[in-house]
Amino acid sequence: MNVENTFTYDFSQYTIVSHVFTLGYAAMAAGLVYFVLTSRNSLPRYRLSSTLSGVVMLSAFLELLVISQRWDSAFRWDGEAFVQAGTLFSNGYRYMNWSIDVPVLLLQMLIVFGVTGAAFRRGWIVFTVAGLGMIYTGYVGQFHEVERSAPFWVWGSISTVFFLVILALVYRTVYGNVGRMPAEVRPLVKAVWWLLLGSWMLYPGAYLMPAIWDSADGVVARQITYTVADIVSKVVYGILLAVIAQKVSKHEHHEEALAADVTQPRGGI
Ligand code: RET
Repeated sequence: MNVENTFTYDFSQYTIVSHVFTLGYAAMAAGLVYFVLTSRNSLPRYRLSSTLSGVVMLSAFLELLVISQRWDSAFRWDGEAFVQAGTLFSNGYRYMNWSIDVPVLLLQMLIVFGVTGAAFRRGWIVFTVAGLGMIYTGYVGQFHEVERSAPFWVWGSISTVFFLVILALVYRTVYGNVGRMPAEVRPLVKAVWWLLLGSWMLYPGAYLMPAIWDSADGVVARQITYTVADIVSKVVYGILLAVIAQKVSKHEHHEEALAADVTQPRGGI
């Protein structure tokens, strides 16, 4: 059970959470339009990344819509406050959504950075296995967040080990490839590392929120944290990768044109 079900909320606390959920799924719907319409700006070998952003947008849109409806049905106004209405709110839907989005977001990075062959396969396997390991151990732990007994801390710690494995590989992927990318995109490639680090760290922060701030305000802070993390780690990250893919495509197109220019006869008399 989640701590959300252990409090009553005043009008503004309840309403802010409700509004923040709509921001979340509206951002995913908007992102979907962006990725569909801009995928053709990159060379075909990078377009899969935009398709994958579309997959992330649709799955997150549906998950946030469901969680938002769940919030609406879990509480009712009794004239003074929003109180329990019979069904329980649950953050577990988020974890199910991450099962799709975490492996896909990391795969996008391999595609846009031009990782191929054995390094691509190894990266994909490590990202997927460690990603699912991180999510499902955390999922088990969050069932114990109300009493915060040993399983909450033990599963949370095991999940963190997987998280560190992912971060180490992301770091290597970014800094191991940035040198062979065109100079003008290098700052953007490094920004991928900082953006991912900053936004992904918010999720364990939200997991820990009941231990830091166990109150109705803490719940509001936690749902805002999740929403900011979702928008940055999915939408802003996807846009950043799309911009990198566009710039690299332009650069490669230009190089190919130059190479063609050297080898082809000039045609003058
Ligand atoms: C958990 C459990 C507590 C310990 C850690 C966690 C990390 C979660 C992360 C989730 C990232 C999700 C993303 C979703 C995007 O769609 C599972 C909360 C370390 C990093 C990026």
